[in-house]
Amino acid sequence: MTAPNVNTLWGEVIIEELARQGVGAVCIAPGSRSTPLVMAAANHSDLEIFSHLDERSAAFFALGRAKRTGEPTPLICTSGTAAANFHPAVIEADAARVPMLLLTADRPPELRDSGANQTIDQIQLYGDATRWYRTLPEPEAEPRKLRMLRTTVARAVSSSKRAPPGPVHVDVPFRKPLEPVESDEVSPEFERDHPRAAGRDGPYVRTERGRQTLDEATVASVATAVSDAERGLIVVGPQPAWTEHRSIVDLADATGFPLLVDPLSGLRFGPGPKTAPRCGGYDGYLHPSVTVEWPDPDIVLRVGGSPTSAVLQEYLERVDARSFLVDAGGGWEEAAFTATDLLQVDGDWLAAELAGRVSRGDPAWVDRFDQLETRYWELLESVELPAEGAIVDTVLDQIPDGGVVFASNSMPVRDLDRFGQPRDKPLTTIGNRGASGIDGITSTALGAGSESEGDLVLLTGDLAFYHDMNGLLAIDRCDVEATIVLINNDGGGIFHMLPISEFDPPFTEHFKTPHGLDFSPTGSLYDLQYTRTLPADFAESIRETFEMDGSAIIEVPTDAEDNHRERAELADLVIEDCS
Ligand SMILES: Cc1ncc(C[n+]2csc(CCOP(=O)(O)OP(=O)(O)O)c2C)c(N)n1
Repeated sequence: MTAPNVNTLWGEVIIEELARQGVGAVCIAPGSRSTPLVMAAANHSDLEIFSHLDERSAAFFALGRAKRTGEPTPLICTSGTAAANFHPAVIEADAARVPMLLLTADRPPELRDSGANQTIDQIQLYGDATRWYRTLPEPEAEPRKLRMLRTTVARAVSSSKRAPPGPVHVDVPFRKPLEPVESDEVSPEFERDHPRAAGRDGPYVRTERGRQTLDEATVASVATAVSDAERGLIVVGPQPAWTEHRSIVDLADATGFPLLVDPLSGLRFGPGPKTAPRCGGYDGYLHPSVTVEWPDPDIVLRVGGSPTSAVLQEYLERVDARSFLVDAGGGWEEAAFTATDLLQVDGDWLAAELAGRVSRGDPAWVDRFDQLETRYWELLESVELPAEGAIVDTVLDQIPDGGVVFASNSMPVRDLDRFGQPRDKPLTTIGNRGASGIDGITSTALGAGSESEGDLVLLTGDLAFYHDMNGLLAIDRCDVEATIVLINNDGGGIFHMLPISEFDPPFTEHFKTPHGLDFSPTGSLYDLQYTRTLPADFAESIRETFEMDGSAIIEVPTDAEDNHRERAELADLVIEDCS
């Protein structure tokens, strides 16, 4: 642990301790103030570096990696608005509960509010979106300070993974010189004289964290409530891709209760329950005119975030049931405010505990869902799907096992919900549903792809694609392979679903915002294969893409208004058929 100056020493200790905490990669964007951190990262043999030009894309890329793995990929940037550009991804990481660690280089404290160049107030820049925040003191070769530094790094990594996981911000001031120029600031005997400050073989501080459990009496009382229920539902909303959930399937099998799985729950695709219906068509059949004569469920067990389907959310709001929110993070993610119980416990652990002690519910209730679910998907097979829905269906059919489907906001994720039939095929689905932004979609998807073995398909609309065209550079710089399906309906198709579409003007100009952009130059700009294909030829195009190496953009022009009308007609057909 000898270093030419204190800044170099400081940067090396931070980076070394990150690696000892198990961090395997960092995302970096260029700048001067962060030099000691970047130098240390670049010189560390165990760290993979993902180098980005644009901080906003970098942060979403790191977010995507963590959405896949549950481990933070620390972000390093210079001072000023560079740090502010991390903010949208920080908000998504907070809302979606994804580990993120931000190391923002800063000017020394006396330059704050002084008019000094590239100096902004970075203190708690991300407000209460962070799980933990620290401003580091100025670098110094002082044993206690270095033990503090290692402990802070350990705490930062650990805090990003606590329940619920989320962003951690460490602001790191440096005074010039920032480069590894020689000085007498660090004595050559420093490590010999202060071995503990030089760190330990492994992590300086290890964090051990157990699963959130409940005491026996509480588990028994929940088991009684479940067993006493004739009619139950298990509703699984969006969950991070790393979430354990096999026992939830076992609980569905034990109770027979229909398992309603959001397309981002991790349970829509891959092995499902054997003796309980796995339902994905509820957005069609849980309409009030279908359910009007139904008895209410007695109990609803809810795991994960708010479901993507408004129809499902409205159904859960309508029924009078004992409604358990199961959430290890202790959040209150239920905007209809109908929950009766919050269980702050790991959902998979609770499901495993319950599965062995509950009895099966009313078979007529189970049959109702079983039959509707079958009917829904049979109906969809018998009609011509709206083009945008057919694209989703085709991707799910064609993507090889083990693939990753990233669904953008707004229509792609909704179409994945409506047209993504549950199946045993193992697939990972990811979206940005924490704050549902359309910024950073491409970067998040590519970040997820950088941690995935299987094929990556991004389903994106044109406005979301436009927002993050910078992110495409990561395909080359970060060596990620992706198939980007650009559903180009020339503006925000989602707005056709809203009553504002009846008010034109200003609907077209200020809501739908058609742009008429020709995106094909992104192919040559980023050296990607670019194909424009009609919906009817999409299946052929994507098949060819899966057969070749490298990344591709497949643009499919669609008509938002037609698609909206066809979705509405199909919804009416489902209601008529299922009532
Ligand atoms: C950063 C951000 N700005 C604005 C919005 C509001 N918004 C939600 S969906 C949407 C349009 C999305 O259009 P597109 O990506 O083409 O997808 P489509 O609706 O056609 O499926 C907009 C502007 C948002 N969610 N995030």
